Amino acid sequence: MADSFKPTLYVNHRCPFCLKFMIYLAQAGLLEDFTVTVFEPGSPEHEATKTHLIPHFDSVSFPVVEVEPGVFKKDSDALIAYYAEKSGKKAADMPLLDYYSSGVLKQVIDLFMENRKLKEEAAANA
Ligand SMILES: N[C@@H](CCC(=O)N[C@@H](CS)C(=O)NCC(=O)O)C(=O)O
Repeated sequence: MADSFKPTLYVNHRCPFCLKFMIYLAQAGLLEDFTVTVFEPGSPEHEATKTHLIPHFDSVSFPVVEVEPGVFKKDSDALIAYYAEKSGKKAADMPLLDYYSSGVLKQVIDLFMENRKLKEEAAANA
């Protein structure tokens, strides 16, 4: 990308959607174009980052990129689409991204849903 502005990428170290977007950027050869800000969930840096981003969204979730000065975007799929359009590097051409999304990420989402259901059932039976 020829822009002189260097976008900042905000990622939660344990977020599977943040990793998905980082895999896209790495496979597209774009990751070095970003300043990457990583925080641990529940850390003071996490809270500070959310506080910084709250004015820009109805609700904050990660990954987030400041794509232009003062312009912030979130959601891994939306960010991949944005940079695919901007760079011409299509997600469909990235086998590692598909491998991760259809494998490990799918498993993480399935486990999250199962865990939430079990917690709801446990609460209903308490
Ligand atoms: N559909 C969103 C989901 C993102 C998401 O749920 N991120 C979680 C972490 S895995 C999050 O940011 N939660 C709020 C927080 O960490 O403050 C995406 O693909 O980016």
